[in-house]
Amino acid sequence: MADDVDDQELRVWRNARIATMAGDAPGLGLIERGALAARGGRIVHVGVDDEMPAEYRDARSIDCEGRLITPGLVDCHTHLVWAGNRANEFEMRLAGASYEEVARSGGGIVSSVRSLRQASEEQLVAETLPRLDALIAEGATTVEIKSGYGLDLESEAKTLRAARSLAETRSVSIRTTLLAAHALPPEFAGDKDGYISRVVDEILPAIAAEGLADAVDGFCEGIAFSPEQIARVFDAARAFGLPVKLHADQLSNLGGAALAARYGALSADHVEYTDEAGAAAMARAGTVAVLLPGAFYFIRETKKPPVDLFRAQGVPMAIATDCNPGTSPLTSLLLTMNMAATLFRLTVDECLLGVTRHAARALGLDDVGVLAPGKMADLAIWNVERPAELVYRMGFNPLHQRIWRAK
Ligand code: DI6
Ligand code: FE
Repeated sequence: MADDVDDQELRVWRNARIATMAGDAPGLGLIERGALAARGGRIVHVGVDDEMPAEYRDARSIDCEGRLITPGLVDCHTHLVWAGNRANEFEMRLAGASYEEVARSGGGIVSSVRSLRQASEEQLVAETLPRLDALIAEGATTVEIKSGYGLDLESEAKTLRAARSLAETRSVSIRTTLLAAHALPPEFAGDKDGYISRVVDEILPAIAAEGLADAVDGFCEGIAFSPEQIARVFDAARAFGLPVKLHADQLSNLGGAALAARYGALSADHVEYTDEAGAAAMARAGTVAVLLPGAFYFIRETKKPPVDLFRAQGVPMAIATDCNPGTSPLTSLLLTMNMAATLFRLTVDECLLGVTRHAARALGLDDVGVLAPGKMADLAIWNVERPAELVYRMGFNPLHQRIWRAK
């Protein structure tokens, strides 16, 4: 939308079905014939059209012709900044190669590390923009981006700077997460504890000092780091006042979700192998379960996240693309919702809350993901009648218009 919109101008959308995602009841908080007003980038009113106060009703307004308005979508887990691609590995695996064979021939995360270290910040931005644009084209207004393909201070900082600078060329909110504890860089081969010391003593303090990260993440897994090693990273994050989240229980159950909960993590992500004790700990800590069906699908995982346990315990579920070159080259939140429904049996309401309200919570944000007075006026206006249409179609984009900060 035009930049010439006066920031303080009142903007009003009328004649819309509005899925506010607000209120205490589970469900979408649907208003059938709704209207929404915003000023200064924030919502000032949302309610039934007929009951809109005169000061808003008399303003010039946009007729939504019955379209559905949802909050702008929130992708709360991506590794969007990388260089090159790993389509060659995909072909090798289709030809029968295992992950180990791919890794031994120079592939895997380490190949992305090699490419990213060689790329300039400008190159990273240029390669990332088409992926970001794909998310934006489907209504995303907030996108989280992790580092984790740099694995040294300079390259992790370059990644996070590139991520932050994306918001200078696009009307989108970017949240950055330091994921230095993602994999073991080649120069530390055989010395995971030594690398964790590097993360804790050098990388994390420098990133925190530069204010480059909004949160700290880790990969707790046999092929990555142990719960004890992740705990060292979390202690350091805590010392710098940074919230934590965790790639937990993706391929095995090392108690990652419970560890995350112990640190009051914003979220535990993947969580396929999380057990009842882990889910209960998450519920007590208010930790969001971030489900990543794209990775589940792409690596042909068969163990599904314990959705029934999360429901029973009252753990909020978010869903995200996990966009990354190795296990989830996915840039569609609409398809992610379809996968969460089809593969994990989430309901339509759970899917939509998972890319709005609960995704915002997984990022520690309380002013997006919900349409209510005081919240950001980030909207997605859809050419659909029923919310279910956003979840059931595959490869079709019914976005009519995306509004970021009322513009
Ligand atoms: N879990 C994953 O599935 C990805 N990272 C992670 O922590 C894998 C990333 C890659 O293969 O590049
Ligand atoms: Fe991930």
